[in-house]
Parts: sequence; structure tokens; C-alpha cells
Amino acid sequence: MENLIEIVSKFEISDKVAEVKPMGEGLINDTYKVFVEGFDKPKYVLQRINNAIFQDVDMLMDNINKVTNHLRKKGRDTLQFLKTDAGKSYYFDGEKYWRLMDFVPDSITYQAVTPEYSYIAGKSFGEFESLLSDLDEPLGEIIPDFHNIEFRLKQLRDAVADDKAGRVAEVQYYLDEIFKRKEKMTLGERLFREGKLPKRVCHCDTKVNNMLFDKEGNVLCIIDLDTVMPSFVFSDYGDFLRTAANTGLEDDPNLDNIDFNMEIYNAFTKGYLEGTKGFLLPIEKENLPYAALLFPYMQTVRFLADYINGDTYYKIKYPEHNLVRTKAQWRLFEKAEEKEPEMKKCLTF
Ligand code: GN1
Ligand code: MG
Repeated sequence: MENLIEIVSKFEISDKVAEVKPMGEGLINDTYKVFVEGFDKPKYVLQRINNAIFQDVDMLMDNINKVTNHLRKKGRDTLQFLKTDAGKSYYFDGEKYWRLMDFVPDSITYQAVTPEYSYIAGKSFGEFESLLSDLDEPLGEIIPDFHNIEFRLKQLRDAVADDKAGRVAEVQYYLDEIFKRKEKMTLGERLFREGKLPKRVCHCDTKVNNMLFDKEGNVLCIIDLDTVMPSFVFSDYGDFLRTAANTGLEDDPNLDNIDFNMEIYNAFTKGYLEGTKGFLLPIEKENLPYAALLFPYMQTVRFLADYINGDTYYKIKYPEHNLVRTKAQWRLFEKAEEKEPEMKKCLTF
């Protein structure tokens, strides 16, 4: 295990580091809170960037700097990164990449939200997209085709063809169900090719726990900016609902816990439409129910492909973890699909 205190000391800070402790629930990067002498709350957040996934760390940090500078210029609170003694926005220890940012004081994250908080979240993510809509410096596509469902289905087909871990036979049911719906679920990419659907600067990882709230329920700032890149607005809208409207856990082993909560859907949609006022096109608005289905669908495809490949992408806690995640996301998809007509009816704000 690397000496985390020594890594923190490579950054331009004047404090003396007391302790570094693990934090967060991310499936990709490793995150730690940093305590310094004379201060009883965390002062910084240290992160090891997973460079197997974010292979171009310079592009990654450059994107984040563009986004945070733009938000700051508009008077919004956002993440503040520290530079290393050498003036860089990350430290490379010869093997791993690290970055350090300020800990946002008195901030709270949630794994689940109430309708009231969903409304606030909808507004904040909507405003986030609106605020970034006039970013004049282009952002790099840090993970190409990240939310391209045609590409994700291709990855799944490739995984099946290779069957590296010998797991295809046991998941045939899910493969059949997924591919049965491929026409419907690839609508976004077709609309894009027809020139009807634009790409916007999106967050692309709008999980509930990527928002910092204060004690009164105000949003302090949006975190986890690694995947900010051009995408359909469906990404931010759909991925939030995937986590927030799920009455169970993302990896719930008990499928009976899982439902798609329409109260959360309505509250979030109301907030999102307010936050994107004057900016969303009718085609984007009309297809929000499609987005609510697309993200549980896409996450099923991604977890299943990783399970078939022998668990090379997501961190797992036990051998069947990606299969359990697949089943839980698929149940969520089915529940969302049942409620699609109701979602369309509710879209009249
Ligand atoms: C990953 O990094 P984290 O845990 O916030 C993933 C998302 C998935 C999510 C599933 C770069 O997000 O796309 O939706 O897990 N991030 C990347 O929980 O692949
Ligand atoms: Mg995260």
C-alpha cells in the first residue's frame, strides 16, 4: 500500500497531514478524506484516478479545469483542485495517478432521496447543463461512446462471442430480453444521425450520491466531474432517475425491493424542466420517458457485459456481484417499462 500521506505532501499545501481515511462508494476511482493537524474535520479529498478507465489523464484534468473555471466565472460553487509542487493538476507516482481537492465543508451526500430533494436535484442538474451550454472551449470525449447504447450493445455481443469466463449460458434469459428491445432502446442514436437530437455538455454520472447538499437541503455543488462530456441530455436525466427512483439498491439481491417510484419521477422531472427552461428542444423533452428507461437498460447491458468478461471493469465485492447488479437493474428496467404510459401522461408541466 502506497504511503498516502506522502502522496498528499506532493501537492501545494501548507498543512501538516494527520490522517488519510477511505471515503465514498465509487465503483471506479479510490477516494480518501484527508485530515490535517489542528483541524478535526476533513480538509481535502485525495483520489486515485483509475487510469485503466481514464487513460488520458491530461485530457481528463483539462476537461475538469475548463468546466470548473466556467462554473466559477458564473458565480457557482464547484470543485477546487490543488496543484502539485511542480504546478500540475495531478501527481504521477510512477505507477498511479493522484489528485487532491478541497473537502466541501458541512456537506452531506445521500444514497437515496425524497421527492423534495429530487426536485432540487432536477433543478440543479438542469441548471448545470444550461450553465455549460455556452462553454466555448471544446471538451475531449474522455471515454468515447460512453453513453452510446449501440456501442454498449456491441460490447455485449463481443463479450458473448468471446465468452471468456464461460458465463454466457447462465445469462441467456437476460441476453434475449435485452436484444428483444434493441430497436426501441437505440432511438436516441438514430435521432442523432438524422440530425434531430443534439449533443450537449452533460455530467454523465448523475447518481444521487454525486451531489453535495447542506443541512437545509440546498445543493452545494455537483461532484464527480470525470465524465463531463458531450452527450444527449438523456444521460443526466436518466441516470439520476436510475438511482433515485429505484426503491431498492443498485445491487439489491432482493428483487422484491425494487420498484420505479413515480413520485420521485414527477418531482425530479418538474425540477429538471425548470432548470432547463428555454434551452431544451421539444424532441428532448418528449423523449424524457425514453431516457428513464434507457439508463436502467444501459446499466444492465454494462454490468452484464462485465460479468461475462470476468469482471474487469467495475469493482466487485463478491464473485457474483455483477450478475446481482444485472438482475437488479433489469428488474428496475421492467418496472420503468410498466410505467412508461404514466410517465408520458405526467409530462405536461
Ligand atoms: C460508475 O464512478 P462511479 O461509481 O460514480 C460508472 C458509471 C456507472 C456507475 C454505476 C466512468 O460510476 O457510468 O453508471 O458506476 N462510471 C464510469 O454505479 O464508468
Ligand atoms: Mg461517483
